[in-house]
Amino acid sequence: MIADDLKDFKKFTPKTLPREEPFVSGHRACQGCGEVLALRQVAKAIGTPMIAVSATGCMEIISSPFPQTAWAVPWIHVAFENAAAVASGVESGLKILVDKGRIPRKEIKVVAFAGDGGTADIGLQALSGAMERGHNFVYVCLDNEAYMNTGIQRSSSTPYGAMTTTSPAGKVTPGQTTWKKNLPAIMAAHNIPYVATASPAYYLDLMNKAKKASLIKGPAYLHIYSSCPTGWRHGADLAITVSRLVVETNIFPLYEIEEGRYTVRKNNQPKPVVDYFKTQRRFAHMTPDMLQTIQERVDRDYQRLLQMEGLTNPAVVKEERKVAE
Ligand SMILES: Cc1ncc(C[n+]2csc(CCOP(=O)(O)OP(=O)(O)O)c2C)c(N)n1
Ligand code: SF4
Ligand SMILES: [Mg+2]
Repeated sequence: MIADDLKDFKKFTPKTLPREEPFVSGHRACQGCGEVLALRQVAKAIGTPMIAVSATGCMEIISSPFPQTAWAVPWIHVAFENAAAVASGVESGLKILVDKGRIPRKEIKVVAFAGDGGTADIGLQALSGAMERGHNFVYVCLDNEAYMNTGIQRSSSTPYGAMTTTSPAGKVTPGQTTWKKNLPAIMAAHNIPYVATASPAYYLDLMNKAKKASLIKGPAYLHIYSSCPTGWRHGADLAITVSRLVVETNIFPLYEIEEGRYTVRKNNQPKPVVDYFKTQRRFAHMTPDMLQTIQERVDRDYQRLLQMEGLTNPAVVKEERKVAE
């Protein structure tokens, strides 16, 4: 029961943020990278003792150019596809060492970090297996919506219409022609104890979810929106602006799924999706028809999320109605 795991959980406030930085400055991320900001917030929230498992991708490359490192905790670089498999092994190894009395019994948090390519595409099988086996670790997908490390190729998490080097926008194709894969829903279908979405513009929300995820026994999955000025073609000063707009437009709603119960952060007066799309040149070619199609899809998906909350968590809905009256 996650209620037992969370009995001592206290939400962070701006005044109680930890000072410790498991992921330190001096890394080589591009100026204004939203992904590294999200990574820092997760690491800070979970704290030490932690073992970080890092799939190949931007965050691994920028944090570990030998002989330097931005990781102030034990860290292992793994292949593009197997972060969840290695995290399972680390967690199992720790358990055995404790059982054999080789290390003291204490809570060492195992946290796997991977990009959207490493999660939604090549690492999905390893991730599904680890979730199904019920390993006790936190899996963090830092979703910058393409394979950025290797030159902005599309992934199955790239949104409809976005221009990448392998989904170009021109006379033949209008950018990405498929819809973003719904990773949180796929993780929820594994019936794991905790799934949440987060955006670094809402840093307290993100850090509280990361902390919760680390306290819950069993697998936890965080899907974090991670802006990328280099691949998305926006100014280096816009990380927070786009990370907020994506939530304000309901393109990336914030929610938690705790033992199957949905809790959605409400936004019943969303901004139009065009407000978000006009901030990034990867969407510069989008036609009014494309924007209309996306708006309808976003509205429908948000309503579905609310329906899921109504079905699974009627107590929250009732409470909110009481407050509104
Ligand atoms: C089996 C394999 N195929 C391809 C690569 C090359 N490769 C390394 S990182 C990467 C893309 C990473 O994308 P993502 O997981 O989204 O992380 P990001 O760099 O965008 O943060 C690719 C294709 C690899 N390392 N291993
Ligand atoms: S390419 Fe994008 S995600 Fe990668 S370090 Fe640069 S800004 Fe960050
Ligand atoms: Mg990516």
